[in-house]
Amino acid sequence: MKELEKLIQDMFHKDCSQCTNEELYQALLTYTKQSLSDKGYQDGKKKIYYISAEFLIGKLLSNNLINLGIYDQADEFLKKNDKSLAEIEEVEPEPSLGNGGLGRLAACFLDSIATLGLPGEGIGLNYHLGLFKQEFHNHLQREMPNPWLEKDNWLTPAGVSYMIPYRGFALKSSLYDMDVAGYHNKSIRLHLFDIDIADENIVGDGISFDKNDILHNLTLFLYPDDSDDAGRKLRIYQQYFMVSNAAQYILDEAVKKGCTLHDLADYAVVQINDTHPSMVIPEFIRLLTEKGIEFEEACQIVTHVCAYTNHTILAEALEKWPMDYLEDVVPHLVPIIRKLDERMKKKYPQESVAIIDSDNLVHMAHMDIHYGFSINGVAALHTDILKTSELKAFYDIYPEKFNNKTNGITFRRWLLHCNHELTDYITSLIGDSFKKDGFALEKLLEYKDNPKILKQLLTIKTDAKKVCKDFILQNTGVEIDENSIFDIQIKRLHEYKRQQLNALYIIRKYLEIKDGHKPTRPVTFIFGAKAAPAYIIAKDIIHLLLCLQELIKNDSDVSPYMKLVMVENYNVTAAEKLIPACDISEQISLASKEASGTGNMKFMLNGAVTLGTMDGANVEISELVGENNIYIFGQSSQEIIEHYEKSDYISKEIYEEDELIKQCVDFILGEELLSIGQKENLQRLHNELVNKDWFMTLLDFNDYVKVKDQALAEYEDRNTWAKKMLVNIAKAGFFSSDRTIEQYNKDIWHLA
Ligand code: 26Q
Repeated sequence: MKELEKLIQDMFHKDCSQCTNEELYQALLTYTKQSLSDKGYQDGKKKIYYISAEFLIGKLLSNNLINLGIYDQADEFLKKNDKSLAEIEEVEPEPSLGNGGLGRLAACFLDSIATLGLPGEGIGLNYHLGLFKQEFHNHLQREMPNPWLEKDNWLTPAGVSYMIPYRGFALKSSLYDMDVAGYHNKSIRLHLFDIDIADENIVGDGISFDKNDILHNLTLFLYPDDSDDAGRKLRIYQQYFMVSNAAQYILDEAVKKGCTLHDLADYAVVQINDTHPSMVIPEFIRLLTEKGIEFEEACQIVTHVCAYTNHTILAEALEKWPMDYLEDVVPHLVPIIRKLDERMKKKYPQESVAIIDSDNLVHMAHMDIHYGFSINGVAALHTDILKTSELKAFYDIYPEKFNNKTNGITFRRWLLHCNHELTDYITSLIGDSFKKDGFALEKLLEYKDNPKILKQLLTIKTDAKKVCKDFILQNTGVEIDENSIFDIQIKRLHEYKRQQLNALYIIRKYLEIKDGHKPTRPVTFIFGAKAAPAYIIAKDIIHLLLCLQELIKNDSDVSPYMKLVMVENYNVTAAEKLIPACDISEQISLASKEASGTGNMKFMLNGAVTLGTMDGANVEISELVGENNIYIFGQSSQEIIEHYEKSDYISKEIYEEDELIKQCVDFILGEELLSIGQKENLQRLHNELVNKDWFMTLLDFNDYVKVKDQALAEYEDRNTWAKKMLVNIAKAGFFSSDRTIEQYNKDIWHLA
C-alpha cells in the first residue's frame, strides 16, 4: 500500500489519517482504476459482445478491490490510520443503470466472463441519471433524479465516436469505458455510449423532462416512462443509438483484426439481452450491405453472429413496435425490416411467426429468433414453457436453436463482498476454492450433523441481522429485533411477483394477534421495491405496505410481535445489506410468470431458506436442496397455464366464498388503513383484487398461509433450521454465474 500512501500525499498533501472519507474515496478510486488497467485486458480472435440496455453494476470500489486481490491490504492500511473502508464506501454513489434482474444478470455475467478469462465486452448506454431515486411521501412513492456521475468516476473516455443517423438528423456519440476486473484475472471492458450534448438541466419537477428534446435527453434516463407516444419513441431513439454504436464498433474491431466481413462470425458473437438491442440485426445488415455485401449473404452472416436471450413471457413486456414509429425515428431500417419479414413469410407464412404482423407491429423477438442462431430461456422451467407454449410455433421450426441457460450470480459480490463473516467461516471449514468453483461448496455437507458448526452458522446469521438492523433503523426509522425472524421480499414491484399476497398474510397475522393469538417469536417482514412510475396498481401496493407499516408500528398490541418495514430506494447496495440477514426468502410469483429470479439464488447462498412457488429457478433450487430444505406452496405452472387457457379463474368467487380471505381483503378498505392512507389508492387495489386479480393472488392464499405458518413454526427448532441453512449454502454452487457463463461459452459462443 506504499503507492496508495504516496498517492494520498500527492493528491491532498496530508496523511491518510488526516483525510476525509470523501478524499480517501477519491484516492482509492484513482488507485484502483490504475491497478485495473495495469492488469491488461483479455483479448482473443473471437469475442463475445454482450449488448444490453441495462448493466446494474452497483458500487464498484470494494468489489474491484476484492477481484484485484488487494481488499485485505487496503482494509488493513485504512484501519491502521483509524479509517474504515465500509464508511468510505458510503461515499460512492451507486450507478443504477438497470431496473432489476435482467440488468443485474448482465453485471454478474461481466464479472464471470472476466473471471473465466474469456475475451468479451459489454455494450450499453451511459445513462446520466439511471433508474429514479425512490422517496416515500404520505405513504406514496415519489420519483427523483438519481445522479451518479461525479467529476471523478469509474469511466474513462475512450476517444471513440460514431455518427448515428436518424430521420432528418444525426447524432455524434462518445464512448466511455469502465473496467471490470476478473477475480484474480485480467480485466474486460464495459462500453457505455453517450452524447456530449445531453443536458441534465432539462429535468424539471421530479423526473419530468421534455421527451421530444432528443438532442438533450437521449442518454439522461434509463427507460423513461413509456405511458405515452413520446416516451415510446424516445425508447426507440435510445435503442437504436445503442445498437448502431455497437454494430459500428464491432465491425471496426473485427476489421482491425483482419476480418473480411464475410467471416465476421469468426470474430464476433453478439448476445442480445432481451429484445431491447434487437435492432442490431437490421443495423448489421444495413452496414454490411453498405460495405458491398449482398443482402442474402448479409442475412447469413448476421444469423451466424447473433444469439438471443428471452427473459420474460409476460405479453406486455415482449416488445412490438408500430411500423409508423420506426418510420418516424429510423426510416433507413424500415426497408430492411420489411425485406427480412418478406424473406421469412415466403417460407413460413403463418401469422404466429411473422416479424411484421397484420396490425403493422414489428415483433422484435420474432426477428431475433429467425435471424439469430440461438435462443435461450433463463431457467429450465422457463425454457420449457417457451418451447411448449409461448414460442411453440418457433420451436416447431427451429428446435435446434432452443436451449436453456439457467441464470447465476457472481459469488464475489453476493458472498465474498456482502458477507465477509460467512465467507471467512466457510473458508476455515473447506478452504477457498469455492470462490472460483461454486460446486466446492458441497464439501460443507460433511458438516451437516455437526452441532458446533451449525450453531456457528446461527451466530453468523444473528451478527448479520444486527448489522442489518442498523441499516433499517437509518433507512426507515423503525427499530427491529435481531432475534425476530427476518422474512424478506425484495424485488421490483409487480403484480405477478405478488407482494400483495405477502401483504394479505401480514393482515391476517395482524388480525390474529389482535385476537390474542401471539406468535412464539416476533417476525419482521421486510420489503424493498420500486414501482415503474406509470404502473398505477404497483404504486397502490407500495401504498398499502407503507400504510401497514405505520399501522403496526403504532399499535402496541401488535408491534412487540411483528413489524413491517419497507426499505426506501431499494437498490443493489441495500440488497447487499439485507440478503446476509435473511431467514426466509420470499419467492412467491404466480407459477409460470417469473422467468428465473436471481434474488432467490443470492438468498440461498447466504443461508436463507426459500418460501416459494414452483416457478423459475425455484424449481431447480428445490430439486437441489430437497423438500426438507425449502417451503413450496401454490398451484403448479401447468395448472396456472390451464386457468389462463380456460379463463376459469374468478377471484370474486373465492372472495365471496372464503370468509377469512374476504376479511383480509376488506381490511384494505377498513377504517384502520383509511385513517392512515388514501381512499382512492386503497379502493383501487381492493377492486383489483376482488374483480380482476390477473395474477391469482387469492387462488394461492390459503396454501401460502399454511406453508408460511409451518416455516415460522419450524424455525423454532434451531438445530434443524441451521441444517436447512447449511444445505442451502452447500447446494448454491450450481447458481454461480461462472457455471452459467461456461455453459454459454460451450453451447453458444464457442470462444477459444
Ligand atoms: C419492455 C418494453 C417496453 C418497456 C420496457 C420493457 C422492459 C424493461 C425491462 C421489459 C423487461 C425489463 C426487465 C426484465 C427483467 O428484469 N426480467 C427478469 O430477468 C431476470 C434475469 O433473467 C430473471 O431472473 C427474472 O425472472 C426476470 O423477471
